[in-house]
Amino acid sequence: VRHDRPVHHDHPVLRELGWDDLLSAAAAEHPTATPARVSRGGRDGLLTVETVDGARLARLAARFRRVDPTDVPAVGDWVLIGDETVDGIGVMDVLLPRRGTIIRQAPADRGVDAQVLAANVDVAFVVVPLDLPANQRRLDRWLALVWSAGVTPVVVLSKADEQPEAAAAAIDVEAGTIGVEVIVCSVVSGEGLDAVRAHLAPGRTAVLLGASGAGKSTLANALLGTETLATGAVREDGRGRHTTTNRELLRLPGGGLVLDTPGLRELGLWDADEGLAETFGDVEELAAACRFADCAHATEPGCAVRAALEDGSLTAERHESWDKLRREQAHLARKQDLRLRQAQQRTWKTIHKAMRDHPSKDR
Ligand SMILES: Nc1nc2c(ncn2[C@@H]2O[C@H](COP(=O)(O)OP(=O)(O)OP(=O)(O)O)[C@@H](O)[C@H]2O)c(=O)[nH]1
Ligand SMILES: [Mg+2]
Ligand SMILES: [Zn+2]
Repeated sequence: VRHDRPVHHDHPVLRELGWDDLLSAAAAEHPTATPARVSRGGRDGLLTVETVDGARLARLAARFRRVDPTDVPAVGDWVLIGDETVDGIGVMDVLLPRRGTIIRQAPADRGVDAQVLAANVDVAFVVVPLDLPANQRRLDRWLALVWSAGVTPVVVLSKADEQPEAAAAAIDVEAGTIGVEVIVCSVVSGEGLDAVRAHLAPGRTAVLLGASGAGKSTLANALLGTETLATGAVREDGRGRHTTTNRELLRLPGGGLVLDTPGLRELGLWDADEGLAETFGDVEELAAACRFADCAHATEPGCAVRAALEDGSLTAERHESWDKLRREQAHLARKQDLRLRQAQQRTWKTIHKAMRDHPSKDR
């Protein structure tokens, strides 16, 4: 049976929420289901979704309890809600295909799973405050994460009003991030807000990423023109207070959507070797002095780590915790590689299938 595209798929509100023909085609086998976009996370499988009729609660279907956590509907995802209800609440039965999905790998020292930070985004604003010393390496990690999701990153240097040398700082960041747009921004002076808005056409979704206290929610409020999101002053040491605790997708008055995220407490694998170098700088330095670059610090001759252990300049405890973290990280890296390869294989299978099903006219 071949269904034509259901009439409700052409609803203008769906388009404003980011709906497109690919989603419509993917949803065509469920012509009576209601398309909805997840706008807010929640407890016990109850999420807030946006539909043609506005926001409402929806429940995750039971089968999502048994799948990989990254395959469960997350904020930004498109889902289909069936006709049945449980306690008067509709059930999200189908997760529609994603694009531009930013997934954080699990923190190295915890038994937790990878996490979808934002689904179906077109552009990612990596917010970096200008009033703190730049951390190019950390920014590189953010950019790598965004690129690897197939999303275009834009660096937003926030709080320009707090930095008299804003222009010089921006030049430094630009020099270190070739090919990425850098916007100098201040919600106090309004500088850069138009450049940010230029990325937000109707139906387009931007995610705000960056450390706690960077100014993500403040920027979202400026784009919204209202104080919808809570914001919080940073601490004496410049660190944020983790004011935002839930991902949230918001429609902007001029069209487009913005997805605010909490500043990450732990950065996960993609930041893990920086964390390792910072936490175990002394041991890493020793390891760098080993004769062989790929020294496993076991039986190799010229191992500086073992030498330090033997002469007592490195304690057994410190060596052990370094070694443990290092092994967990290597394990995660292998897992991530495998996931990436599997995801790529899935993508190619879909593309090849689409090419078979829709051969172009001139072939
Ligand atoms: N002067 C100045 N302060 C800003 C600007 N943008 C944000 N801030 C301040 O920075 C602090 C942190 O802002 P938030 O928007 O809460 O930061 P966040 O990135 O959402 O932080 P989390 O929700 O914790 O991840 C607040 O006190 C804001 O008022 C700006 O352009 N200029
Ligand atoms: Mg916030
Ligand atoms: Zn060694």
